[in-house]
Amino acid sequence: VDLSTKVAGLSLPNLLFNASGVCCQTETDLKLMIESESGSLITKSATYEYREGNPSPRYLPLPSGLGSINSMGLPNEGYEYYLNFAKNYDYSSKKPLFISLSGLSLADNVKMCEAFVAAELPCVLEVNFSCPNVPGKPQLGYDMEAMESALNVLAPLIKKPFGVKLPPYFDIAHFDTAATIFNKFDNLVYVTCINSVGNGLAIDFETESALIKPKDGFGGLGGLMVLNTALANVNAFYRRLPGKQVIGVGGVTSGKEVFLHVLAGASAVQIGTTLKEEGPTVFARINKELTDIMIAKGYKSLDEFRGKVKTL
Ligand code: RRO
Repeated sequence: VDLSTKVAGLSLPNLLFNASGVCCQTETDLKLMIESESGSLITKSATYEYREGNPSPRYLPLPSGLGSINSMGLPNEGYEYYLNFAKNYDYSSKKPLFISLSGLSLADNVKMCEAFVAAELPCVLEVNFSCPNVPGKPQLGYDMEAMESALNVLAPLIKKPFGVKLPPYFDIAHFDTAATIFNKFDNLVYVTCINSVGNGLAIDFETESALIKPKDGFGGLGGLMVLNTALANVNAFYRRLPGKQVIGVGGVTSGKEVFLHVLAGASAVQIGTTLKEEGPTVFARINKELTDIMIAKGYKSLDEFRGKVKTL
């Protein structure tokens, strides 16, 4: 069977890659992604300057495979590091390179985008509108007017096809409003759904304490507990953004959840919590599991079932 796909006009040998933030902050991490059986890779969301991030503990897996909580606080090497990585990347390899940008202001996003545009590289920019963990910085994706204003500036500046990373939405009116905004921008060619479910709280039963240190224990939730929220967001935007693509992320632990993401409409699927817990060999395992599912169901390519979820 054929697991290949296309995103933003670029070919991926298979549909899997890392969720931004996992295994992608340093060149050491990114090399592991290159050596893995992923179909692509994306860098940690970059800010204009280097950031240490929030105090630890700032990421923990939750009991019984439920998922994870994180309040990393955007630790990253600063955009010039990722620009340099992108300049030295081997684009003749089979894996396209995605670069995540998460400026702390629109002015910072503009400066970073300008630098990448000036470098004329064949990587794809993904603007993160959904970091839940920087104290005092609300998620842009929940402020529809600010998000539209940002896109009004960034889309013409980037010119080439690009994507945005979205927070989960929980109301049909928000799917409608957000999709109406995205449909105004022709070179916004894909959305990545979902970022972590913001501001959950994990408390340890024995110690009666919050599990992570930043923000009194509040942090973004990922993993199996967000699977159904992720599938809803993937499918809601798949239905509302004709001619654009959706990258699915959230709740993938095996080939089965990848299959569900594609049924919901995903063109590619990213893995966060499970990659963090299992390491980069997860890609070989899940590619194999998805292959076995497709053989059992008689599908030869992703196109045969993408977006074809049945309704009652
Ligand atoms: O670094 C983080 O705390 C972080 C970011 Br930028 C994001 O987009 N999503 C997330 O769960 N954590």
